[in-house]
Amino acid sequence: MTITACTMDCGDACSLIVDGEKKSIKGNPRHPFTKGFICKKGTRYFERIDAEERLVTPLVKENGAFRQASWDEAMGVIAEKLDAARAVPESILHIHGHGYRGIVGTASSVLFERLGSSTSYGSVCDDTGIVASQRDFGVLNHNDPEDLLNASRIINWGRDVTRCSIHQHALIAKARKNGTEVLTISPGGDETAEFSDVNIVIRPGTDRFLAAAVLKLYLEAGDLNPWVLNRTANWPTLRGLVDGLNFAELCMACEVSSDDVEMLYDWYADTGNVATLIGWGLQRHLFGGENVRFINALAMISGNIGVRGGGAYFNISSGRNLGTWAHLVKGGASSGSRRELLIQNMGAEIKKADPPIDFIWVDGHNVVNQVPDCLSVVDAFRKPFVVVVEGFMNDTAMQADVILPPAFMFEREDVLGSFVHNCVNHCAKAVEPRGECRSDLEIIADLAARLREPLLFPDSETCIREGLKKADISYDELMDNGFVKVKHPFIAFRNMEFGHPDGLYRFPETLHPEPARDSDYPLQLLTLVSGKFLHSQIREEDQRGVPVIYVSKQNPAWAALNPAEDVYLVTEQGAMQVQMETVKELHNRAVVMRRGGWMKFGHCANVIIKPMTTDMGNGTAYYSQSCRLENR
Ligand SMILES: Nc1nc2c(c(=O)[nH]1)N[C@H]1C(S)=C(S)[C@@H](COP(=O)(O)OP(=O)(O)OC[C@H]3O[C@@H](n4cnc5c(=O)[nH]c(N)nc54)[C@H](O)[C@@H]3O)O[C@H]1N2
Ligand SMILES: Nc1nc2c(c(=O)[nH]1)N[C@H]1C(S)=C(S)[C@@H](COP(=O)(O)OP(=O)(O)OC[C@H]3O[C@@H](n4cnc5c(=O)[nH]c(N)nc54)[C@H](O)[C@@H]3O)O[C@H]1N2
Ligand SMILES: [Mo]
Repeated sequence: MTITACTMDCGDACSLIVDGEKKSIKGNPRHPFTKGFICKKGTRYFERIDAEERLVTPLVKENGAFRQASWDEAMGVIAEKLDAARAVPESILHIHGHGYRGIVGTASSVLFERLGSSTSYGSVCDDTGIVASQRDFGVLNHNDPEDLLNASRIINWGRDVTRCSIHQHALIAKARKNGTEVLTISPGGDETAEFSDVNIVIRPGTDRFLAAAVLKLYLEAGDLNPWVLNRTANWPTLRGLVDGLNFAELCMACEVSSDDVEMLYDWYADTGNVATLIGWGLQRHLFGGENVRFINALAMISGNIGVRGGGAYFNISSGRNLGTWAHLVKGGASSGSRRELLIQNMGAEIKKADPPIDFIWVDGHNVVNQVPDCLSVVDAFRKPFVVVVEGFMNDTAMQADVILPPAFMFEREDVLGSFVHNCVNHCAKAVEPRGECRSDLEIIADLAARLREPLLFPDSETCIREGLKKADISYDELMDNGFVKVKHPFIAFRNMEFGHPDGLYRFPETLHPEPARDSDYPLQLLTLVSGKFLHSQIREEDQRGVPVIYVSKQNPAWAALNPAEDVYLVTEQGAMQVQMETVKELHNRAVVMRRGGWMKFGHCANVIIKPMTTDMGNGTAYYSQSCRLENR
């Protein structure tokens, strides 16, 4: 039995008890947040480790086909290519995702930073909401998640806790048992009734108008708390902005009835404290940052910031309790400024890069599958020499010149934090790596040592000991216990002290209109997380047949099309065949598809999603993709 932890890209970051012989995975009952129960993806992780189709030796592409190679041969070829590319460091491109998390796992980022390579900027995940929250609060922080239990009411703006976080789901269920009421605002079609008393269906992408409409009711009621207003730097500007808005127009913009807006106002304004949850979905829109900022503004104006049972929850930083070990690497030279390519437009960015990209290293990221316009990424990967560190023959691995097989979680050690709670977990090695798989650190250290001007990497224990210094975490306690809870104030921003230099809160000062619907593409494509899988980490056998999309029976396409004939999902970017099913209470212009399916099975929506950047943090506006459905 080994106490270890999950390193998948999920905020719950579970502490686990793994029996390597019996191949059993259980939750660690002693962990204060994950409390001994875990999700299906976690329970079934040995299916991934032991999967027949897993790649367990290095593979080298020759005449368009892969053949097995020894580590020595593969690394020799790579080192030679990398040495040649080092003459122009920008010609090297490192693309790193969050396919696995942990501080030892940052090894490749450390190496390529030292080499002065090009890197990516922008975000496929949560930077829009992070930057929005930082603009408001000055820093990224929220109350301890357990404080949800102290809320009289929880207002959940689009967080699908049944799928994205079973432990927040459990906390909400416990709070409800104690009388907390829950209202969810979302485009619907999820199992929101499972965790909510009331659901408001909203037009996707338009939460800022709903929040602004409620702010308008606050202004009309005139019962604003002077202490709250005193702790803000720019209330007159927001008041002026909201004063100038028309209530009926705001309701129309978000397609929420005035009755529902008034109900939401009552939920915020009644006695007792209200916790505001902000999901990741509503920031994957063109004005996702403004959406988050108007919701935060409502939490603030209603007097729910800095108080028990209140708070606005977007994220905390999973790295807040861990430091870097990069300075322990010997050799190379930190380059200062590096060339950056926008992640969500990677195909076009590589093609226009000057000096051109000659060498690409991808790890922990199924980038060819996960970024918009992914066919252009396939195209851009043709010319450079591409190394992919990946355990499955997914869309990215297929484009590689060399594939290196990584040890997965439980097969190597790491330490990681969570973007939801304050525990730091030890992901101990519980089984030997399969076949010839090697940990990412070993791979990087080996490569670095082979270079003409070599670099020397520390071992994983040294990396971990160094990383723990930042929050003064005891190495021995972490090793013995499997996790350490790092102390942070239970209530964030107590006394309304914020992170800006003047200690005051900042309201948003603009409200952008939602772009008009395109009459050729009147529907909106939401590619939401799947409950069963983490992103594209889906078994091949689960991707047979035509992918399913969901619409409501009130969707104009449902009346117009014959589902028995072939149905195509069409955008300006292209078309894909889908199977159309109905789901209850989904917004009538929304089309829902669960994300992560592979291009090679015709399941990848990113083929027809165009690169669009959100208003803050260079996030990806996946959900602003307009589309239509047609029979062909
Ligand atoms: N259409 C659409 N696309 C989206 C989104 C969307 O909303 N809509 N959302 C996005 C979001 S939120 C995110 S976070 C990204 C996620 O996108 P990615 O970061 O690409 O996530 P995964 O698809 O999980 O791919 C991670 C890969 O890492 C590999 N891996 C696992 N463990 C290890 C390891 O120890 N070492 C190495 N080297 N590799 C490992 C896995 O096998 C897997 O293939 O996708 C984004 N893509
Ligand atoms: N099982 C599983 N869990 C995961 C992941 C996974 O792949 N699988 N991925 C992890 C990662 S990296 C991330 S980023 C999170 C994502 O976690 P979530 O935030 O739950 O993910 P999304 O699927 O992007 O968005 C979910 C919800 O947002 C709603 N939504 C979409 N647009 C809007 C809008 O404009 N307004 C409102 N109010 N609601 C909207 C949708 O209806 C949906 O219910 O999950 C993490 N947990
Ligand atoms: Mo994400």
